[in-house]
Amino acid sequence: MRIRVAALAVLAALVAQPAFAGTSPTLDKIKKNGYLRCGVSEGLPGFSNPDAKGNWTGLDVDFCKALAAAIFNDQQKVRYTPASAKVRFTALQSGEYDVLSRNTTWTMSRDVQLGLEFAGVIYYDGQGFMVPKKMNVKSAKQLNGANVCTQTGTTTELNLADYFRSNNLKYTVIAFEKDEEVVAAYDAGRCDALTTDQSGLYAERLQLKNPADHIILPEIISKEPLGPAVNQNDPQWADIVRWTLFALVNAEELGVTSKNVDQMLSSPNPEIRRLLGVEGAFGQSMGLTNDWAVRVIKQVGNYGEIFERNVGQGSPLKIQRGQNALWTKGGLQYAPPVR
Ligand SMILES: N[C@@H](CCC(=O)N[C@@H](CS)C(=O)NCC(=O)O)C(=O)O
Repeated sequence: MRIRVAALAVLAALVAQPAFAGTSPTLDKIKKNGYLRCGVSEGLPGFSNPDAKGNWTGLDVDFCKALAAAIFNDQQKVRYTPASAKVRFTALQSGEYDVLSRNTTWTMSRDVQLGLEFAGVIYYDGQGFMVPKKMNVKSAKQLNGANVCTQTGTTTELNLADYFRSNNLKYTVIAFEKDEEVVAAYDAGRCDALTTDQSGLYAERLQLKNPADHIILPEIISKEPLGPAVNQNDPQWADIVRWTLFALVNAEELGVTSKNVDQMLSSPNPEIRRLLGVEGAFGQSMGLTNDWAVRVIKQVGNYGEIFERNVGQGSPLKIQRGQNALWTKGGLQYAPPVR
């Protein structure tokens, strides 16, 4: 009997205490530097955009801030490195930043051939087209013979070729490295249509002289699951990035917000208690503190708060949650449990 009790106690301890805390060279370096180095886009309203004083805002920027809050308990401890679509992966591979948080589509070749690790999907997107209203076009299928503007180094260019070829349509691509060049060329009438991720179209439309003169066509021609990426050589760092993203989504699902997180610390709900580090040692097992998610949620908010503030109803973009609603509300946002 006594032996059985002892064996049970050992088993219980093993189940309750995830003792493994590996080491992460990236986390060590970030702590030594005193800031996180985040690769972001060069300027896309709602996602990552600097103001005149060099303060960055956006959904992708908030994810960098969430990581800084998790690590330093200070969302300000981030250095932003703007990267064009073309150079973003080589810059990550050569260690110019610790994480790439830049409307980047998770594709097989990027994941497998470039040696990257995608943490998850922060925004489910798909590629669309914008045209001037005066063109009187209602569908992308009417774009035969069009000049189409886009950015180099993107999935956009490849999908465009697939779509026009498979629909037997002719087109001429006009591609630029910089987003501002794409927008300027389209605004100047050099191209009949502009194509990119639909979220990007909403952002770019705001940058045109007369946004109301342009419409976004109904076709979505691809899957663009956008997410943060890291190098594949540091699994513990990838875990930190992945579980920070999951913490944001889990917090929304559990009703934990930047406003109520302190009260939630005394919630009896075991899922909330584990997320907030009241029970278990989940943060420590990644090399952080057990209240890492509290820091994140308090400073940056949960996924829904981040979405609405940057690209949703609290922003000029006014994008609907759509596929980015929680799975419990008919969307695709779903995070594995803290367990
Ligand atoms: N999701 C696509 C496209 C990403 C992309 O770079 N899109 C452009 C057009 S929306 C952009 O973000 N430009 C902003 C910039 O270059 O700063 C990819 O990963 O290839």
